[in-house]
Amino acid sequence: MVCKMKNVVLVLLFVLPLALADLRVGFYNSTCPQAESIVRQVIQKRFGADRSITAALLRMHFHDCFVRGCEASILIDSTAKKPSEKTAGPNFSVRGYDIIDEAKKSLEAACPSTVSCADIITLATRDSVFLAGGPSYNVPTGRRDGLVSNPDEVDLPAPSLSVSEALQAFTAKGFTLTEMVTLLGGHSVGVAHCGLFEDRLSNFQGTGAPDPTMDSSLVAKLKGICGNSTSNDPTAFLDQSTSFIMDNQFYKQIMQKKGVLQIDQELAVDKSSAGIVSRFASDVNSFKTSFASAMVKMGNVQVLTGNAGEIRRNCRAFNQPK
Ligand code: HEM
Ligand SMILES: *[C@@H]1O[C@H](CO)[C@@H](O)[C@H](O)[C@H]1NC(C)=O
Ligand SMILES: *[C@@H]1O[C@H](CO)[C@@H](O)[C@H](O)[C@H]1NC(C)=O
Ligand SMILES: CC(=O)N[C@H]1CO[C@H](CO)[C@@H](O)[C@@H]1O
Repeated sequence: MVCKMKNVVLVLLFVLPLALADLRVGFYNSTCPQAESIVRQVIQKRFGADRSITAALLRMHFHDCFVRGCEASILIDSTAKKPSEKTAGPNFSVRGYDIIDEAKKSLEAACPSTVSCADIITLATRDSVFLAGGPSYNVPTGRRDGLVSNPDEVDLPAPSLSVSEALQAFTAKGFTLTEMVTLLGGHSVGVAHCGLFEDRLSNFQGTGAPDPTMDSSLVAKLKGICGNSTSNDPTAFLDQSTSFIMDNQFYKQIMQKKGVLQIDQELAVDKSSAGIVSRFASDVNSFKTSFASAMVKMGNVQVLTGNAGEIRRNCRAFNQPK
């Protein structure tokens, strides 16, 4: 009897909060049935005008989830009194905040204080990946928005890391090597600023020569882009082949020594990851299926649910000024 009571208490203590904590596909079915279609319409319109939004959102989603979890801390604007994550070095070129604002505005008009900014990032990213030729997938929702955004907590992997160094950041968040290689397939789209790979073009690690793992025609091409004096902050596509399409060309490119970022090239060179790269390069469906599940998993990192956090009214500011 005592034992049974204990079990009931245990069930209440552990199972109930866990059940409440679960994200669910269609979380807004009854509270805001049009939530997902509102986000999709905003993304379709923006994508029609600018295909680069897929890259913007994918990177924003990653940078949000890998700091305090997927709770929209990246969206908070700094104030004169309090700097936010946006002021941290790795965020210098994260973009697309205006897209989230636009979706939030439409959602607030339809269902005030109901849909979290964290869910908007996840849904918007999912929709933009599909529009760019990537997989179509369901994402669970029900995230809440965080109450903290601290630039000192931003500790994202640098592009010059080795595979095993980068993997430490991913295992710390519960990801396997295969999942890391899959998620780096996000570099199928988007650009990098010259300052983040220029060290590979001429005096790599003090050798006086370019990085030997980079194809020489790519070295020449990137030198041309980065040496362009008429452009004040030049960027290069991460995928030289299909720069706006979420396909497996990125893996084919790195197998041809055409990775722009050092970490991307390392994936094809390192013995631990080379086999995964060649599997994705030869099987686009295997990549797309893996990408969809790795994205869902990334969207589950350290989420706030139930009554934790809040539903922000403005994604750039906490409801109660801190
Ligand atoms: C070891 C992990 C990673 C490293 C070191 C890394 C590094 C970088 C760097 C240095 C850039 C260029 C930024 C700039 O110059 O503006 C970049 C861009 C980008 N990253 Fe990553 N990244 C990593 C993982 C990821 C993941 C997991 C995703 C998403 C699934 C992602 C998506 C992107 C996208 C889409 C861009 C292009 C952004 C744009 O065009 O605005 N990255 N990444
Ligand atoms: C919401 O509706 C969809 C489609 O009918 C269904 O698959 C999903 O399970 C529902 N989710 C919830 C939480 O009711
Ligand atoms: C140099 O930059 C200008 C201005 O951004 C651009 O129009 C031009 O195409 C660039 N040239 C090269 C070689 O990238
Ligand atoms: C949008 C934003 O606040 N970007 C900041 C990111 O970090 C760099 C370097 O610390 C700042 O100069 C940017 O203003």
